[in-house]
Amino acid sequence: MRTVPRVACINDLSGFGRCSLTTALPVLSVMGVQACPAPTAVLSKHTGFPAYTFTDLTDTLPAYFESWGDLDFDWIYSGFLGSLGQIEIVQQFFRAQKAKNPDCKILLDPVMGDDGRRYSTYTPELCDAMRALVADADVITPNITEACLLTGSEYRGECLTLQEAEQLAGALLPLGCRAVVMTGIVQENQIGNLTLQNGTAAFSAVHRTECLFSGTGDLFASVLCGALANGAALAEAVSAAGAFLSEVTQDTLRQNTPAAEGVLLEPLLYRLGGMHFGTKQGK
Ligand code: PXL
Repeated sequence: MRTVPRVACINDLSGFGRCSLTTALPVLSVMGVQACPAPTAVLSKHTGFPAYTFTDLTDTLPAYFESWGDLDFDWIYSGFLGSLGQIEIVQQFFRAQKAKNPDCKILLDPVMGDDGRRYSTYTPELCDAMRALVADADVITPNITEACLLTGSEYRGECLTLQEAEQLAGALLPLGCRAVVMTGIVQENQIGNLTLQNGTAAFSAVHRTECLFSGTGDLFASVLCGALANGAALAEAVSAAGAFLSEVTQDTLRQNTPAAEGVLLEPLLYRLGGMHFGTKQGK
């Protein structure tokens, strides 16, 4: 492993609303990981606001990735993808990087929707293309809405029994990914994540806040990525990300800020810098 792990972050840059790259970059940096952004789109605000500008960067990506042809990455972390062509370009980048470095791992957050609804920019064709991209991933982090969209299952809310959650997450494995972390499973006053890997299932839950803040999926996947890039086992990374999310959402709730502005990660970000994972001792 490099002294400073290197991660390619493929995601959009939203100027306001704390999500995607504005979450991933600070989280990875404070966790001691070199975060290399590949912006897929530039938005003035994320799509949860009533009005925003959206500049699609699909046409810029082939040359961008070509100029990265001499680099190799420990992890690729992919999030919001805004067009069909973009998904194909990202798939080529995944494959080129895996061919160059078989140890390169891919964390795919299939950002498609939340709370039972597809995001406004997410067409059924994009869903199909995302489903194909899952085959190249080592770890995917869908919420329940995204798991339903990817598997063509009926969405029946966020409250699932463990058996229902295992069935839904299990239906994702035939798409070809190596591990699934399904997020946002509600059980009374707890919210949990189900991990399926190597034929075993593990559920870890934390205290749940009542409010749905934007960008929590991005924060979870970013902390997960930081932990994995630092050598954490998947279960360790999932519980670190879940615990941090719980702290930050509870703190945000107390501040009473608009949900679309996302979670207030800035006051607590420093805590991620003190975490140590796997066999890596100190920093
Ligand atoms: O948090 C997911 C996300 C990422 N990127 C953009 C979004 C959203 C959610 O609304 O709009 C642009």
